Amino acid sequence: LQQRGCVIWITGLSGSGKSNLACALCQALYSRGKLAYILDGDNVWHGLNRDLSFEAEDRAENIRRIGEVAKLFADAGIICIASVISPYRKDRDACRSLLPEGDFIEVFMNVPLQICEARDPKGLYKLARAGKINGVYPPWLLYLKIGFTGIDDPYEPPLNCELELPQKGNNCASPCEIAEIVISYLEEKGYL
Ligand code: GGZ
Repeated sequence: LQQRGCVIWITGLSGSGKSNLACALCQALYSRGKLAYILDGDNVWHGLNRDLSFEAEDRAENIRRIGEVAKLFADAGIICIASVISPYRKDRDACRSLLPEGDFIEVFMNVPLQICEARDPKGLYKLARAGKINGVYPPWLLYLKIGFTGIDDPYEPPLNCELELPQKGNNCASPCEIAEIVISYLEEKGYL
């Protein structure tokens, strides 16, 4: 095999820039001739995990399945980028434990709630503050009240992650700039 697979697990609040980083990173890897694949809400909630809700139990199952699929990608020599809030520490740690030491790279998008909420790209924080996050997604939970991460549902930050971004409190760094930090890490560890 020419390429060593691994899992880059991007965790953080909604609006912290996980998806933008995942895209920038994927492009940076492609431009180096490396195969990468993103697992995120968009391609997972609608298919593999369409039977799940946002209740704590289902969110744990969502993360478990994504962790298992990410491991399969890594086994196949692909750099798998998981971009999910993954709010609970024990669920992320369980995904880590599926992989050989070093192959699970946890990247914490450490952007304060205040900033994520000000960005509010999908208007979800506004809905959450108004108590109207009733099944915005997935649709069949339309009338069920569910918590929103950071507002009325907890986010447990990593205690020992491989990378914490953006660095030096620089919340204005572009996704490409942040991706280059991850690329440097992968180079340093021999994945590139
Ligand atoms: C958190 C929610 C919720 C609730 C819908 N709580 O930032 P987004 O909008 O685009 O991505 C979030 C996504 C959350 O799912 P993830 O794929 O990240 O999985 S998990 O949170 O289990 O790790 C958010 C949106 O769906 N969303 N309702 N109640 N985020």
